[in-house]
Amino acid sequence: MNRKKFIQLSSFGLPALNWASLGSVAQKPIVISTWDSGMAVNEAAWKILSTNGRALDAVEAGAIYIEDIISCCVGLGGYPDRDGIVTLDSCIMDEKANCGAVAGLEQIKHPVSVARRVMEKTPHVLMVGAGAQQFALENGFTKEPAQLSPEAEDAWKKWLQTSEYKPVINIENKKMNGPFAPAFFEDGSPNHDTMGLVALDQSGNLSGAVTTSGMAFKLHGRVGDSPVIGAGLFVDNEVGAATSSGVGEEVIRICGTHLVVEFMRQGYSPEKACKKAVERIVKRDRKKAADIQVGFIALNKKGEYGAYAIQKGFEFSVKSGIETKKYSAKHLL
Ligand code: SD4
Repeated sequence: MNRKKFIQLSSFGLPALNWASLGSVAQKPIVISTWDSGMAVNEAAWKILSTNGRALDAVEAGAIYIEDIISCCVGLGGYPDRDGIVTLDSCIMDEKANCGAVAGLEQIKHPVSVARRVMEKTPHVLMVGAGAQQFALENGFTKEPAQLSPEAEDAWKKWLQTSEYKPVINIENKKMNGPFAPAFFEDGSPNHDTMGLVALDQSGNLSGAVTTSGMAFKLHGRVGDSPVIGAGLFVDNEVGAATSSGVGEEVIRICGTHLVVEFMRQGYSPEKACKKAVERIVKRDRKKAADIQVGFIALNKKGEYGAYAIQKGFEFSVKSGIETKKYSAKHLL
């Protein structure tokens, strides 16, 4: 290899070409999360990151925080499927590519912790439905009552009047009763709600977690991108981590977060990597993309972050030693 080529590829393996496009300042530790509800989630994660804790513990703590808020989109307070049943999806991944996930989990308050238990206590990655619930109960989790939150019940009943399945772009941003209550629609139309977060700890290790009740009024048994490693979340400790929010089917089709991380491996900044993944979705079906939202957020190994979405309105939250901030992601359409 000649000297010029060596210099281009050295220092984190990024081609010189893309250094200029690296956006944010490198920060460590740092946590970034989807939507503005991520601001409070980041605080929960920060308690661990700022005391030299592990990124894995931080992302779990962030997810637990939002799963606890019963009037929220995420967790048992979330919207049910079309049969009126709340089913939860979650996953978690650490710096060694250990990962665990649950899908279609019912009546368990903290799916993210069950996902972590799958990762740590079983040889498996993904457990679903009744088996996932059985595993949770056998591992000390307790069964919560199968009861919809008043907001979710109201919205579901309104939705039943038309039963039209139509994801609402950026519904997560429509605040009805404070910062954590997007789970209410005046018109009863379906939506989707998710918290994804990725963190880099003081030791330089990356981890991520996602938790969601999935798309509202989905078919019973439908699973989105959120618990699918490589779709809703991907972590590669040599390169970076990414997570997504929006219409999960479109993210799964392109293995979205894996793609984002691979673009970062090629040398793209986190923002550019997210943009290229969004372009991949839009290119496949531009007409369809015009009616949906997908957003990616990404963090690289150096602590630089970025995001990109199909539509305007996708927000993400950042917390580090030098900033506590909410950003609007750039968008393609
Ligand atoms: C899903 N991606 O179930 C999730 C929904 C979501 O903000 O992200 N909502 O498809």
